[in-house]
Amino acid sequence: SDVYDARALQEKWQARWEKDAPFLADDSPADDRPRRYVVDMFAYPSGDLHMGHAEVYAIGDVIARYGFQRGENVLHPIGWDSFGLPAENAAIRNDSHPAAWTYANIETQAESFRRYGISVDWTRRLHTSDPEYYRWNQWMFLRLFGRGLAYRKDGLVNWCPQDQTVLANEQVVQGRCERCGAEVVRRGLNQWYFRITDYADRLLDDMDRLEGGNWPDEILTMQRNWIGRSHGADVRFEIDGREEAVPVFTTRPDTLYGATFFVVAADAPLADELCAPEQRAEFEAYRAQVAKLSDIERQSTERPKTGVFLGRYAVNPVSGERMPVWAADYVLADYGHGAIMAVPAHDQRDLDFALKFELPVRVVVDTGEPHPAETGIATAGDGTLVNSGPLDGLGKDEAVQRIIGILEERGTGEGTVNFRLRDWLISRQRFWGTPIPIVHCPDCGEVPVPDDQLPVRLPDDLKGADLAPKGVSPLAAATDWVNVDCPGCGAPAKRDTDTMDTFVDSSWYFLRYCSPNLDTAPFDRELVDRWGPVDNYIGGKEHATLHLLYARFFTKALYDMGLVGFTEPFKRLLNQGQVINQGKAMSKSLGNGVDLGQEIDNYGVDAVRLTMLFAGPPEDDVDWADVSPGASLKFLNRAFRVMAQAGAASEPGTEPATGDLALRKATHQTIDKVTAAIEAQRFNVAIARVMELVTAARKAIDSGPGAADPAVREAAEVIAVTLSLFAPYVAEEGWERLGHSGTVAVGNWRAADPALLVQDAVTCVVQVASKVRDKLQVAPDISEEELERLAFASEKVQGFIGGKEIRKVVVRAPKLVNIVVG
Ligand code: ANZ
Ligand code: ZN
Repeated sequence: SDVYDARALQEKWQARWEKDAPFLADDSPADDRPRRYVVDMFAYPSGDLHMGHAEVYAIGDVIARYGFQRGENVLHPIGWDSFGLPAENAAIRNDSHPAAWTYANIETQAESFRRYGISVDWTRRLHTSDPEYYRWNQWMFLRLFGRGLAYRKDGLVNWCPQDQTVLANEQVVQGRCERCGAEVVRRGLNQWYFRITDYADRLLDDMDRLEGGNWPDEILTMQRNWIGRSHGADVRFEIDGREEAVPVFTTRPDTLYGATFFVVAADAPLADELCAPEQRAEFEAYRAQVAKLSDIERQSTERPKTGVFLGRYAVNPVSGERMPVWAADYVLADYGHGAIMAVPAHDQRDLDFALKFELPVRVVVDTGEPHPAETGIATAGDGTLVNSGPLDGLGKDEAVQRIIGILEERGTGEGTVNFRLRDWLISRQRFWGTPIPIVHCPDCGEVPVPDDQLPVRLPDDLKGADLAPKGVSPLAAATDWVNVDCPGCGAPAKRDTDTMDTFVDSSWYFLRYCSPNLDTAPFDRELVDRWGPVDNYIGGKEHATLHLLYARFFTKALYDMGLVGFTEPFKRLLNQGQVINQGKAMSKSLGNGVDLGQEIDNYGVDAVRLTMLFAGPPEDDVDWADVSPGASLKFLNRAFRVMAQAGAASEPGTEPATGDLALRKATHQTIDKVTAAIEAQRFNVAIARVMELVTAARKAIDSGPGAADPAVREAAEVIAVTLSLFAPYVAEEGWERLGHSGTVAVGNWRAADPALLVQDAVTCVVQVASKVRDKLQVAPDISEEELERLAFASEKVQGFIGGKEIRKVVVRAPKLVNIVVG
């Protein structure tokens, strides 16, 4: 029959792909085909696949399948990011072990991925919660520890009261927990960190290589802001009653003579230390009030400024001027040095504060604008230095250089660079993660677990209520596990009970894919260098300052250890849009969720994939309310009939040269345009071109040369080959109907015949004031801009326009340009 039966085809071809395994990568150095390494951000196994997965994996699959079709040696692996809180929360609810829920979901998802028909190498499968994987997390931790890049310190950390665990700064989104949405509070704790700040400069500078369309500009901008490099100076102020001078970081050392007061973060230990006895009561009341605010609230410019005078004075290191020291919440304890010189004339926050507490405002950069004390608006621009002793008369940049010279000469300051980026806090007080491979010994301190004792496995006797969040790790309750002999001296010691942030697991999984079963090292250096870095990385932009930053850091640290040969993990990054419904993100509370399995049951895998890809460019959101999987299914039926009819009417290998010329041209233009559209990652455009070819072939069969014409076969084969990127099942079946054995998906891409790309010209009429004044011969696919340019370049047309004003130009490419003059 010529009717396309999606469900039957899925079963037939899934079994065939499983048996023939057409999508295996070849590791051997002898394979000299061009290599392409395609990675889809791996899935978290929370239930079955959803519409979001369907989108990312459809996109990644087009890119991988394009590689396979072009005869490249493609590595397209699959894995699961399978540690994390949802599994643990499910285990607490169900009185079970997180592994049960995790591995059951993985099997469900794996089955759905197979049905979804993605072209992955199933022999490369990995799960981060396997001891065979997390062993190497521990190994990497110890390598970082050995280089001083993993360390413990006391500090104020972000604490999620709901999940009862600390969070990295990157996991706090607008003051809330990235996972559960609870408002994050600050707690003083001793925790493990990775020293990502050592890499701040390189993380920034190497982004230059990711520009130019390789990575989306939006992600680069977010990472730049997150790392936040500021050039400026440290300036040290003497404070009466204190031995050591107090440094401040400023980006405007040129305004030093305009500093009229000094502010310390209210929650910094320094504020506590500096507070004079008579101000103590007022200060403590204020500090208690500040502790309740989030960073976002504190930095909001809307909120009226608050603060307390600390009863002390600081001394300006160049002018000798004494200025009052205040504590306030708009200065943050963990940025710069947690204290600032306040220059109210030129910094809006300082001005708001000065006006509220009646502190002096002194202009030191004359910008020609009115006095800030009168307008309430600080002047931040360039101008001429005034009231500034040796700086008077200079411009801003010269003044910055001069004052830094003066400060350095006197030893009271120096030019410096400050970053917003903080070290990555990696300890978590939860169970379902990688145990930190350190033993705490009363005599030896922090002792690494020797490599040959890895992995430190999670104890398997904890489950259900044992895992309930307590504020300390559930591992602390596993006393048999915790109590060990010190690997250094043999004395009784205790294991570290925290587990690692699961973003550690995802920071290097793309390296593990190259040799996922290796048990002597995290990865085979030779294979990683052969495949890496990843050519195409596909995933969501919610990872801009999380996973994508951490993976870059890991790659650089591994490079420095001589373990990999490149410093950037992902050459090209594609962020897919979201699948939404009725203009909104799908959610339980809105009741607008769409079930992927249900859509597949209704329309088939091919139609769902095609719908995702045809909806628009891959970066855009897909609103499921605006698309029509039913229309996709109809199109696939039409395509299938063309392939089936051509297959029934002619044999493979038929020489196309004698076929219908018009259809042959359409076919070769399709090859040409689909290729260009795929290269440009405009998959929707590619699909539109295939649709046009199906229409042209249909016409040729019904009212042209008929199904047996060699040009119809040629068209039908190109339809099968190009469709295989988007709708793999129908493509395979069509290919078989066309008389071919073996998969359509590998090595069948064709080159367009240049002789068939030459297009017949069409005639374009150019009117001036509604009269035809010239006729141009143009290409049928000419752009509107180009056509307008050609029309105005015509001397005849120019003659009729004369000196008249052009009121309007109507362009209808390729046939008409109408110029309205008045
Ligand atoms: C004096 C000054 C004068 C400043 C002026 C600005 C303008 P970025 O660019 O973000 O690095 N600052 C320093 N440490 C701070 C902290 N812990 N909390 C809040 N603000 C802090 O900002 C650097 C500027 O932010 C510094 O330069 C300092 O104010 C302030 F006309 O110093 B400036
Ligand atoms: Zn010891």
